[in-house]
Amino acid sequence: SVIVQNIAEAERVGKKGKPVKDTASALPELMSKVRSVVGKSATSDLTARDLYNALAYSTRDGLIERFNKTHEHWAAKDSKFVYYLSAEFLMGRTLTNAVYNLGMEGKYAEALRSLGYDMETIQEQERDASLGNGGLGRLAACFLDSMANIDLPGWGYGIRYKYGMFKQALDKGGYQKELPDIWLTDGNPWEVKRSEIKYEVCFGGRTEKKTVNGKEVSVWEPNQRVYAQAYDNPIPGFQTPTVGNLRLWDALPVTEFDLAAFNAGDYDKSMLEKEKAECIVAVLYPNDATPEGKELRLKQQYFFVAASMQDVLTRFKAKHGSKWDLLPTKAVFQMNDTHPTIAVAEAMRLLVDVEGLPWEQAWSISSKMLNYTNHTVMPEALEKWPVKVMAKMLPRHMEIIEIINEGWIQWLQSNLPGTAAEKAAKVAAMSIVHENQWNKDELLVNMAYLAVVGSAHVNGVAAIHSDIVKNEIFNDFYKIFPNKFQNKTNGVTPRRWLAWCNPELATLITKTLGSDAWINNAELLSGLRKFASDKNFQSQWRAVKQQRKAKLAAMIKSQTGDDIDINNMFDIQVKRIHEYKRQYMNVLGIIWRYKQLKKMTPAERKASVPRVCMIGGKAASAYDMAKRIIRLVTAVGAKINNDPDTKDYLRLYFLPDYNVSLAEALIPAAELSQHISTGGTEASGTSNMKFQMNGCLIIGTWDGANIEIAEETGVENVFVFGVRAEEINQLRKERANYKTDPRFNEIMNDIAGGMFGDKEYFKPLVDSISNMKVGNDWFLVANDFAAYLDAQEEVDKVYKDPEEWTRRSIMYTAGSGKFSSDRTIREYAEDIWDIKPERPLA
Ligand code: 4GP
Repeated sequence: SVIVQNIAEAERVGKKGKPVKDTASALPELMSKVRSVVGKSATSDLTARDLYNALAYSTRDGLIERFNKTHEHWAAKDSKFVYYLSAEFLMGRTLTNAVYNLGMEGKYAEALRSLGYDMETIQEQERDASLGNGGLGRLAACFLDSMANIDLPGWGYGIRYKYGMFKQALDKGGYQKELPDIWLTDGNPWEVKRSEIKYEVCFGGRTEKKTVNGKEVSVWEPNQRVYAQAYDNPIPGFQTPTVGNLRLWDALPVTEFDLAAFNAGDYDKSMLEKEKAECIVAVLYPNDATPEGKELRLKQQYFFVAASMQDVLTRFKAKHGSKWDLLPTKAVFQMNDTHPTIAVAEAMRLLVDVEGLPWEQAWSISSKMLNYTNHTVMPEALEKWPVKVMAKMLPRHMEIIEIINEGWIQWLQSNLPGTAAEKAAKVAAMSIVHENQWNKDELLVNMAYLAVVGSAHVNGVAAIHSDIVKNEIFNDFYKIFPNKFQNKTNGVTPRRWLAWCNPELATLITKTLGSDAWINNAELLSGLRKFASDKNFQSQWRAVKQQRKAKLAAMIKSQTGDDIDINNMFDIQVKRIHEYKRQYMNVLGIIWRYKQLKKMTPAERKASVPRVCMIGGKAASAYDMAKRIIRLVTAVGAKINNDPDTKDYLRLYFLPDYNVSLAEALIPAAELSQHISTGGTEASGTSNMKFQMNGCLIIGTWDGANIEIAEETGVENVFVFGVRAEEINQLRKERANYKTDPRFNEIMNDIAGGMFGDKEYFKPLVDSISNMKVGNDWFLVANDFAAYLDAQEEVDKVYKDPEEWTRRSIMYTAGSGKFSSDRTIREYAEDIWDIKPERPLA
């Protein structure tokens, strides 16, 4: 297998940490875990779950051994660390990734076979760790993989959510249903509880002015305390002994159980503290439609930031005592979007209030070690906390933010050019604390501004996005601090997203390139370019795609009972459901295709390009429009999949509960994927990179990383359409006079007229993009629809020419080297973190 070759190759060149033990030891090792962990004897009937546990704990032994060596090494070297603070980590499953990264697949495969199982069946026993919502959470997971892979000292820090975000199901009517994602119930072999690592995190209460050593200080008297309890999740690199770490925090009550209340018969009260603590870590992104939900989110953010920073400072002090000026040379933090940006105030509180540093010195330290990545241009995602909420939940932090803001405003006033009136306007526009534009009586803390002011570096996640960050979102700040702003185009790990999820293609690539070195050096994939037009190679390439399509078809059959013809084009759009991502436009295109098929003669239909369209993604629990879009997908699917005239030529499936594992099955099977956000709205996209790596053609707008993907693949190989970022402001203003395409109007009438049922429910959807007036069709669906249909026609045309299609497909994989997260992480390490790789001895 590829892996066995990898090991042989790695051992030959001496890159590999530790030679893998012989396969003969695997069976006794597994059986020993069966006895010690599962509690069965070798002769009992072993279930797949039992073997999963045996294999997981066996693998864990190897992980922990390397984890310890890595961390002893880094500690001895006193390496500088990066701490990646993120509310989300979308890790997916661990088993296969760990086994493959450690190079142990060869070792275990035979043992499993002798017990009547294969790796695939065993891995399906594992539930995804879905501690994330979308792109930024999966990006964090890819980053951890790459950090370990290139031996970069660093950890992730986040929350061990007990119920993830939610598990998505469809109810009988085809509407999204949100269920708790109970992923920890059967235990989690991949984490190590660090009972001794526990910090107090406080909330609420008030501050009081006191005189300490002749100085007036503000003392925080909180009214709620919980403990943050550390759990470590080892992260293995590939072909290196390095194992990094994701430290996740659980919340524990300070008093676990109130026995006095219990004995007095007040059973609810006896458990109250425990429940209040558990609530903090129950779910990711609690619905913030209520004030309680909003408060809970802020509480979560502070909870994990406070625990993580105390943790880092505690380790620093153990080594360097109070030499605080050294801190930025030993630790840097990357704040993944605005969620962890309370770190700016917490760093100041810890350094000033707890460690007693002068304000100026603390600010100089803190603003050297914090960095902020922006992941979205959507204004609603740039968090703003009402001052009232902040002052209630974190009164001392509110004071600190006010002090930071005063200093900032003073600085602006003395450094900005212009008249007093001009200055005043700029200061108002750049103040961290400002009025709510919708409610003049409310003051808000703008967390993104706090992050920009408090960070050494700020970056966007694709070239176009970083330009928007500089020239629009934070333009005022950019003009003052041009050097603070950078671009770091996203990437994805080629281990999980090509080598391990698509072993069929990986084997072919390794055979063709003569080595598997591309797994750690994705730029080598460009070596495939010279085979793109080779007929023999093309037919092998196609055969792999057919294999993966057959696998996916079998999965859909098991879920829906439907037979799917694998000679039909597999057309996939998977991502969070959002109006800007325009799943809606995809559905309208499918409706148009359906209407055309209905009009055709049987012979014409036979000559068309048959498609199976799949859409997947979650709608945020409070996002009503997105839920309506999901229902439109299921309603259109129900009609066309059951229409005997068309069902052999067009299908539409909504794939519920899109997550990492589902992506691993879908992406290798995809032939066309859709990345059709309105120009200038998608920061980057990362699934586009995964599809590209797996040789899937893209229909997309000139947006986010699509642009760089097209540049690497050859723009002529990508189906590009639609308005450009620089046009959208003008177009939005001109909505009232926009003349919509007659095909678009026809479809709007069909939906409004009840062609797919549920017409009342769809009315707000129809209204949102028709009846043109200013403010309507914000994401320019009507505007781009005709161009989208044209691009789709072009797709059909190329698909009819399998050689051209396959040539393009190969060019996609060949052009994907840039989008390895190894490259992204190296850039962060060099340009922002100033950290060097440090490989432990094997
Ligand atoms: C996402 C962006 O929407 C996506 O374009 C980008 O690729 C990804 O971050 C990683 O940078 N944003 C989010 C979010 O997931 O919650 O804002």
